[in-house]
Amino acid sequence: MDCLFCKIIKGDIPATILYEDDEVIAFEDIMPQAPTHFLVIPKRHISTLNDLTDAEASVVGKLPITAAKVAKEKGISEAGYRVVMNCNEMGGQTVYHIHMHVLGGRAMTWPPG
Ligand code: D5M
Repeated sequence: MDCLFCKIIKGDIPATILYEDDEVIAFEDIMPQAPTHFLVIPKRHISTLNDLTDAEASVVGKLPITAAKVAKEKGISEAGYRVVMNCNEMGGQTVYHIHMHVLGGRAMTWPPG
């Protein structure tokens, strides 16, 4: 499967890994939109949020838990941060392997563009 994030999981493409276990992996975003910007993804390939089933509830539930753990390690927990998941073209998704963006280190604006 020609998936960029699956290649990162396999180690075929380098990334700065921040956390990894059997089910999820977190790594620095290559195009940071904030002083802190990392991604948390499931190791299982799931293309979009639309493809989730109840069977994925456990692994997907680990995404925000991992986001919060890594955010704490990064020192952005107290000030606050934003998590974002984009779905399909109009949602701004460019990599079709679901991922949670975690952005911090600056004040976020609302609504997002
Ligand atoms: O977000 C996809 C995100 O993936 C975007 O913020 C850039 C990031 N990206 C793309 N290639 C890489 C590599 N090789 N390493 C780390 N991060 C990467 P989306 O929500 O799909 O627009």
